[in-house]
Amino acid sequence: MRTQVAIIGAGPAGLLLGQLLAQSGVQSVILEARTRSYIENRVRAGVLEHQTAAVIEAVGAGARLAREGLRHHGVELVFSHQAHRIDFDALTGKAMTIYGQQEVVKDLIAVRVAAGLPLLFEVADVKLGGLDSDFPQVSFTHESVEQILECDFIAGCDGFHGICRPSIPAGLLRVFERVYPYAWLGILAEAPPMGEIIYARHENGFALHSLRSPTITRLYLQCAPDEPLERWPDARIWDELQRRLTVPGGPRLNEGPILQKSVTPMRSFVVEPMQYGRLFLAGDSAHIVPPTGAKGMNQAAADVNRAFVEFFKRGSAAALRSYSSACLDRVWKVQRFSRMMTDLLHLNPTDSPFDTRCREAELAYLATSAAGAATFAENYVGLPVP
Ligand code: RFL
Ligand code: PHB
Repeated sequence: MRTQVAIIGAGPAGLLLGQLLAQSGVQSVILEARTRSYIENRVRAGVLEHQTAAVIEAVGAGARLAREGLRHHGVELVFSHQAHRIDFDALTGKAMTIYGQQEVVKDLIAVRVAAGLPLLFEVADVKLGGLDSDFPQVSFTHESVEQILECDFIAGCDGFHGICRPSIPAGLLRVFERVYPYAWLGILAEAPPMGEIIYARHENGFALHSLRSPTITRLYLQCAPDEPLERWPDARIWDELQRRLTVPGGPRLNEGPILQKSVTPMRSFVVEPMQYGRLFLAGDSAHIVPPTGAKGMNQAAADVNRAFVEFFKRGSAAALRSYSSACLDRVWKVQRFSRMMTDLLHLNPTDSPFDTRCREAELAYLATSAAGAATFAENYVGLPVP
């Protein structure tokens, strides 16, 4: 088999890249380790920045997003038992769209399959070769047949646990990492959500109220990284969510059957550079953020750019040469914001009483100063992509 760009991984990064290339007549083959049904049902992110929604629409996969996506114009911050609203519309003129990541994935797969473009599920033993030559190749097994895919470039879109990043020879990547001493217990509940996304800092820890549809609420609670789920029967989860997310005299959360429960560890991670020879990393394969700022999927989408199109259609390698540094400029600004929001809203067991008061004061500044709120809003809705 031969193609121009071999894309490893059919998450948001790989699927968006495939679609962007197809629109410009650049060939690609996408190789995905999991089944179609698995990736179409994997519950993850749900908040799309304005520019992420615009890219999905621009590549021709935005029809259902436009119909079913829920526009959100602000968030609530709850701390010291009071709620404060940050109005994105007023502060930035921009809004967020709530639409599940697995719905984005379904829509992108549907357009690719409808166009008859190659997307192979359940591939195994994926190995990369010739990365530092002009003739890279990918070997893999599909339906018990070993195959070789020759290509001009490889796009490593296979997430944090993929094989692309580890295929780069040892010692060439610099790793920057921060692991947090807490995790999120996330649930999906069949209950009508409250109006908006709510982030809470409480004496018992962080909590987040989000949503997926007018009838499905998505909620998270700070817990220990090794938290056994058995210790969290449904009644305890609701009790703790009500305690952390609601304020005296304010509305209570609507409760309902819990459809799914999981624990998500939190990590900040970046590798530099995001390229080695003919391999270019995009999305979680190169960087991850703790989910507090809702940035992971948006960053994966922002990495996907026209560098390959410029190369194949205009013969210019300039955008490929600057790919890594251009991405990293943006990635570090988002890392900074995600870490700041995570530190502010969670209880850290190593914080001194002094640290705790400073975090409370910082939150009060963000919520009540026009300059503080504007800084928060500008980062949350997404810094402009140059
Ligand atoms: P993905 O989505 O992980 O896709 C990678 C794909 O590669 C496949 N793969 C392989 N394929 C072939 N060969 C191999 N050897 C392979 N190894 C792996 C995998 O099966 C998979 O299909 O990476 P991508 O495209 O970079 O997208 C990144 C996002 O998925 C991720 O950043 C977000 O989900 C993070 N995230 C959030 N991001 C947001 O922007 N907004 C949010 O509100 C948000 N909330 C979240 C989140 C992540 C969470 N979890 C579970 C970590 C909430 C949570 C709880
Ligand atoms: C979600 O809806 O899953 C969500 C919302 C906001 C976040 C993280 C996750 O910061």
